[in-house]
Amino acid sequence: MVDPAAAALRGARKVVVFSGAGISAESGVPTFRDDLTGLWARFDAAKLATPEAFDDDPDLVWGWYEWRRARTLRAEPNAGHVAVAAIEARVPGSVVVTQNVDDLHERAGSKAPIHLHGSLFAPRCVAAGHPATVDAAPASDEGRRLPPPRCVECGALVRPGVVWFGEALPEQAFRAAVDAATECDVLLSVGTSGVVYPAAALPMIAANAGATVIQVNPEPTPLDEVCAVNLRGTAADTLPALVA
Ligand code: BJW
Repeated sequence: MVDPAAAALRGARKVVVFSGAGISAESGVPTFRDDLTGLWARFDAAKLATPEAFDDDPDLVWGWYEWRRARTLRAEPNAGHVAVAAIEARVPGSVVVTQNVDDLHERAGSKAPIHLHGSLFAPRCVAAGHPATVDAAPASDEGRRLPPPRCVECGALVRPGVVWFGEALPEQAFRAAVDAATECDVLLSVGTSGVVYPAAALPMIAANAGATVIQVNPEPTPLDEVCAVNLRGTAADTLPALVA
């Protein structure tokens, strides 16, 4: 099954790589929804990844994100991220669209990935949205409660620069992702459960516009039926074979 996917990629003029937490799993960054290892198996999403959670208990939420930032800083890109950067280098019209808040695509050499759900490295003022600078080294990597810093401009709390449930995606980023999905010949979906919208609509948008949609995931997902090729494997095992 790798052959038809590799052939589609070789013949493509524009490729969109659409990634989710699974691409970083083999770097040691936990996914959200995997049964035993996913973050939501251990933590309650509603208590951590919503604006209401931050309003209710900013120290809990800030401490959890600092713990994740510390883990991400210790992680290294894996062979999957490296293969994605190789696709980008080979097909100049390629775009990486990621739901991930880590920086592993960048560190593997991807030029300007579109971050649909923000970044662990772009905290901002909760009141006015000013970008905020925080210490390069997280104050704690133990996951304990930590008071968020204050905005130097207005004194309001600083919040993680990620997109929580119920919040709009960054408008320009989402528009660029929809344009890329509409214009590509191949959309390669890697390591996403395909359940969080509006991001999960991108493979369908690409398929409706005539692109070949390829999925890499060890498990079935709701995206299976949109995909011309479903490769059941991990990102670090499967992606290098696609670009060999
Ligand atoms: C491997 C692997 C390996 C393992 N190799 N693969 C009902 C219907 C439709 C929509 C909604 C609805 N009810 C509510 C909504 C909206 C909601 C939503 O979609 N909810 C659904 C859960 C039902 N969406 C929103 O709220 C969004 N905003 C919005 O809609 O705004 C409307 C609005 C408009 C205007 C004004 C105001 C509002 C925002 C969504 C934000 C999502 N945020 C999070 C947290 C980010 C911060 C953080 O990191 O903490 O984003 S949630 C979480 O899920 C994170 C992820 O980016 C996202 C997707 O997860 P992902 O990446 O797919 O990970 P997993 O764990 O789900 O899957 C991993 C996959 O990898 C699995 O399939 C594994 O098999 C696989 N895997 N190892 C390859 N080695």
